[in-house]
Amino acid sequence: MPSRTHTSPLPVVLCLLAMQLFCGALANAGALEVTLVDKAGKPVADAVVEIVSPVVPLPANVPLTASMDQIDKEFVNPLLLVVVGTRVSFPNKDNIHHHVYSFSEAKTFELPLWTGNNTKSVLLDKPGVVVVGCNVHDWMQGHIYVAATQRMAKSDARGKLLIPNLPAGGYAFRIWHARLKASDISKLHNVVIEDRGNTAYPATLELGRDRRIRRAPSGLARDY
Ligand SMILES: [Cu+2]
Repeated sequence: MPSRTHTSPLPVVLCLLAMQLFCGALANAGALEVTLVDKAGKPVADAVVEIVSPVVPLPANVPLTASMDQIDKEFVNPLLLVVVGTRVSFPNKDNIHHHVYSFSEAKTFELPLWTGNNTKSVLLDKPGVVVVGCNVHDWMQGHIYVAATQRMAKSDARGKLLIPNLPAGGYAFRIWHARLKASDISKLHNVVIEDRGNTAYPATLELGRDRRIRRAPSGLARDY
């Protein structure tokens, strides 16, 4: 009869080793915490931070999908963050016609969308910002930020964002916002991430005027 004491200790050793590596990795990882305000000191929401150096390649052949829904003649999530290679669909959840398009360098497309016609998608295969509009409803505007890396995040209503799991060391990142000048968007920000906790990076953004087309008050707008 085989005795339990003869069982190879190898799995146990491997298991302990894996635990040690796991804990070690966590102990040496920090996070970048960015806080963004405008010139008046107000929090800036919907800004994107993407770490551009050091570069971490995206995993290959992972099917990525996302969606930008339309409800009540608006894009529900008007700032969508995806990585290169993501297929984005544009489900029309209104019972009217939308005609979603983009003329952006990162992607040019046109999608006539009727209710229930929600299967069409667009492959975003280049990094950059895709500005999305609707031919029927002028005020509808969305942005899809197509990142080259998974190390990115967008700021919340408090102007804060967090990029976790960064090994300690030096990093360079960019800040994007729809109302930020091109020269500010291309600016590189440098930070040294501590080996634990959050490394704070406060920044003030000089935002241009909000040029979005206002939606007509209900009752005045023609209903398409
Ligand atoms: Cu529309």
